[in-house]
Parts: sequence; C-alpha cells; structure tokens
Amino acid sequence: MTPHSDPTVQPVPTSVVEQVDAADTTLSNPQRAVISLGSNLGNRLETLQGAVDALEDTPGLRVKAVSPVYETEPWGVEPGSQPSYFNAVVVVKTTLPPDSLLERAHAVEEAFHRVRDERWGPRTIDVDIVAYADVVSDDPVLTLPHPRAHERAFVLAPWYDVEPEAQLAGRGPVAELLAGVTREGVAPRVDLELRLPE
Ligand code: A4P
Ligand code: MG
Repeated sequence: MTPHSDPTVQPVPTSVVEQVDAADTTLSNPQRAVISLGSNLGNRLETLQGAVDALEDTPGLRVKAVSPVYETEPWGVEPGSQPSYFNAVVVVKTTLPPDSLLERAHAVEEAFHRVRDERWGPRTIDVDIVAYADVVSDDPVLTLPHPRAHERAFVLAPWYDVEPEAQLAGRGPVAELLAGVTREGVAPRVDLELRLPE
C-alpha cells in the first residue's frame, strides 16, 4: 500500500520527499527528530512535562532523550515585557512524516490551551520542530531546520546537553553554533527535571 492510499497518513510535502528518500521509506524507517519546547505562562514545568508525555503518547513516536530545563529571558521582545521561559529539547524517533509531526506538535499546543494572538506572544507551550533527520526545506508551513534554531542558545544549549555530537543540517555542529551565540539570559535550572517517559 502506498502512503497516499491510506487516508490516515498525510503525504510528505514534495520539497521534503526529494530530500528524504521516498515517503514510504520515511514511514517504515523511524527518523530522528529534535523538538524544542518553550513555556512562559502557567505552571511551566508541569506544562513541559505534559508536552513530553503527550509526545510519547503519539502513535509512531518514541521519546529518546529529554534535556535539562533552562530558564531563559524572552527572546525577540521588549525586555521585562513577558515572564521568563522554561525551555527544553526532546529527541524523538518517529515513523511520522514531517508534516504529521508538525500536526501532532500543534495538537499538543492545543491540548495546553495555547492561544495565538500575537507573534512571539507569551504562551503556555510552543512546540517547534528544530530538525527532522537531515531534511532541509524552506516551506513556510514547516521550515527545516527551524529557521532560528541556529542562533538561539535556549535551543542549542539543551540540545547540546543531550547530543553533544549533534549536527544541525546545513549549519554545522551544534557545539560550534552554541559557542558562537550569547548564553546571557539562558540558565540551567539544575533544581528541576523533566522525566523521560517509561
Ligand atoms: N513553522 C514553520 N517551520 C516550523 C518548524 N520548524 N516548527 C510554522 C514549528 N512550526 C514551524 O508558529 C508559526 C508557524 O510557523 C506555524 O503555523 C508553523 O506552520 P507558531 O508556533 O504559531 O507561532 P510563534 O511560535 O509565535 O512564531 P514563531 O515564528 O514560530 O516563533 P518562534 O521563532 O518559535 O519564537 N524566547 C525564549 N526565551 N524562549 C522561547 O521558547 N520562543 C519564541 C517563539 C520567542 N521567544 C522565545 C521563545
Ligand atoms: Mg512555534
């Protein structure tokens, strides 16, 4: 059966199909993906844990690693205008193609009552796909790798913690990228921990 004959399976966007093998290969071979979580409203730790658990509850997805929690100053907004974030990174293996993984990320955001009223507004949870295998795509619906991941210590630092050898497709080693950005306002919260689902 081709993936397109199964109504529950979303076709992989053309730009991605060209880069990953064929869609059916993607479906049978789990791919590695890196997901960034951010929360700056409500019980931030509980929400991050809820998002990790919801990802693990996704058919065709296994959470492989969960990073330490970082408390981070909001990026891209007026200083002091928003509460600080808790950020973490999750490494998963998944048989979902990239667009289905994004749909699932949005479903997790909905489950935590994320409201989108302004860009970079405060949010209970943001679930971004940092990278999916080595896919490079400039599709605005799902840009891979995430277009701002390489310049954000709140993504690179927790990712480096769980995968020190990782490479960001098209950008180079995470360790080098991290060395090139400021870590000001990005502090590990060693007193807090997210659980890796059993
Ligand atoms: N989209 C495209 N590529 C992706 C991708 N790789 N992963 C599209 C996820 N989504 C992707 O996102 C807007 C649209 O981007 C989606 O519909 C999706 O199709 P959104 O989550 O609705 O809106 P947003 O998050 O407000 O916008 P954006 O541009 O994704 O914001 P960022 O860049 O994610 O920044 N400061 C700290 N300290 N920590 C944070 O976590 N996060 C943000 C959000 C700003 N400042 C922050 C943090
Ligand atoms: Mg987002």
